[in-house]
Amino acid sequence: MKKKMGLLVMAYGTPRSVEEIEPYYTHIRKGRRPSKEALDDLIDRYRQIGGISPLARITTEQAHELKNELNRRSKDVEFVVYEGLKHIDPFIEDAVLQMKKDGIEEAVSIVLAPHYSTFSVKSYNGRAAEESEMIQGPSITSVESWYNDPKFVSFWADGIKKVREQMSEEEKQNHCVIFSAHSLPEKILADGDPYPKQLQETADLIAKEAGVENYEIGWQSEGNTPDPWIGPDVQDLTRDLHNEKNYAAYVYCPVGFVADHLEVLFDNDYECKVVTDEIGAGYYRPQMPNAEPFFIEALADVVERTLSAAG
Ligand code: FEC
Repeated sequence: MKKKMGLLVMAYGTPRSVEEIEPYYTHIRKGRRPSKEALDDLIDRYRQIGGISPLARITTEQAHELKNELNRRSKDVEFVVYEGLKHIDPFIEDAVLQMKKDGIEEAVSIVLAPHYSTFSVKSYNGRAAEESEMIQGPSITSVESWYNDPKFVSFWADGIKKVREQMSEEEKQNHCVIFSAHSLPEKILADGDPYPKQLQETADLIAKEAGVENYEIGWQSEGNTPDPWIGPDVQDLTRDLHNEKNYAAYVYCPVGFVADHLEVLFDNDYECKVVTDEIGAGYYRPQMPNAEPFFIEALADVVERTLSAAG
């Protein structure tokens, strides 16, 4: 009989109905309820991408397909998948508790975000480890980051090559690729957080493989708080590049995310497009990884490598 191993797939989470937007937003704000104005603004952004986000469905699909891929590859381990979310149920802690109830003694965890930061991956992994320690749950081997995985890099490089085929001759000769991730408060930089360096490395690897001549790093989706956030913001960056270099087209690669969700469908496909329309440049965005088989293979490679390094 195959040994059972928990596969804890952690992701940000999203409201599944309009009614869930307020509790979700309150959780993101660490228990502080948003003002009516801020809440209405968020509801409005969800409305603009169709009411709610496709993220819940995509996360479940990614987790399920990753489990299937790992089980296809493994002779002696049967992976059992658990979804643990950061800001909505099933929370990370719920998933760890469920593993314990199911008699799982060993697990591997992965966060559906490629770059490590104290704000994201560290907090996901920390919550899982803390819960497991508290309830004497499974021992968890955690993936820390996978921003330089070769298949992940190839996925985006292929996406860029495909959008290039759709460009006019002028755009092909004169465009810029903007690689981005979710901005974070600048204070993380003081503690030497590897997040910006990892994003730069992802960008360098993808640009090299796709033969990109002009590329820049930008930050997006910054929060609504008084502290300074890492910049430049992708919209400001686009305007500056237009003034300095007058590119005919921009290719947005939000490589810090792995799914079609609010931060991509609104912040890139709507907000960045407003800017490119305004300056008369082409707007392009390669397909997000979602549950594409090649991307799922990348995640499975990462999990396998982490398990074999842990012995
Ligand atoms: O529902 C959806 O389709 C989108 C889900 C979603 C993803 C996501 C990813 C990241 N966030 C990160 C950091 C922050 C910080 C704050 C913050 C705020 C929000 C708000 C919404 C939201 N985030 Fe998010 N983020 C998603 C959704 N995020 C909604 C609240 C409204 C707003 O400010 O726009 C600021 C919190 C605060 O107020 O103190 C910080 C990071 C990621 C990428 C890594 C990951 O996926 O974990 C980092 C998806």
